[in-house]
Amino acid sequence: MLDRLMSRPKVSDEQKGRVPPGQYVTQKWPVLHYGSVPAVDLATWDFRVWGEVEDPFTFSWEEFRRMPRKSIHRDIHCVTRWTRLDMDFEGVPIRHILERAGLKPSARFVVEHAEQGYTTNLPLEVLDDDDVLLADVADGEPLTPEHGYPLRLVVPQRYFWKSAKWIRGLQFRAEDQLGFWERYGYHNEADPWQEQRFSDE
Ligand SMILES: Nc1nc2c(c(=O)[nH]1)N[C@H]1C(S)=C(S)[C@@H](COP(=O)(O)O)O[C@H]1N2
Ligand SMILES: [Mo]
Repeated sequence: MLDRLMSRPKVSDEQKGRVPPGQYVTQKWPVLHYGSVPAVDLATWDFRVWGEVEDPFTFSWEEFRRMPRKSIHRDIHCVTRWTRLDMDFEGVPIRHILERAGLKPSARFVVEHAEQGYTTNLPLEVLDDDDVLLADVADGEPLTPEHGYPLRLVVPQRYFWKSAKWIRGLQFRAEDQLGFWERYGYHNEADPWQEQRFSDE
């Protein structure tokens, strides 16, 4: 009884090795963000790619839906300690965007820009991975408004705050620039396997 009250959901043997240190497995997909859920009109929605690239461009929702697509099956990890196993995401591989933009040699970092001023930053080598997607579908369904409709980035190898919901652009930079949570002391690298939660740890 006491044991049941005090323990967090159990980590099974099968899950060991998939659940990073300090995380517990959640069955439901939590909703977590700062601020409110933005209202989005697909007719006026656009996505901008700019900064240290040869060919800056902007695409509409219609254009996005015609881009090459891909699915991934991955686990996601939030710094608030929940991990959700076996997520399916579908969308456009980030490498398609990188190829079209043509990165300049000076491009070494990226800032994700989302609705209402949310930002988060990554080194280019973390973004440039074959499991990084601009996802519009999760677990077989279009993203719900609270999970980022119409589009979010998914960067499975970092804590999930690095995966911006309601994303509207990518800015490539020569120098790093801290994002929203990073400025509040969250770790700049955010690798869940190294428990890079806060920058003073
Ligand atoms: N635009 C935006 N994206 C965001 C956030 C946010 O506050 N605003 N929060 C991040 C955090 S801390 C987490 S854990 C995940 C949560 O995604 P979910 O609500 O789909 O689980 O979104 C990330 N992306
Ligand atoms: Mo988070």
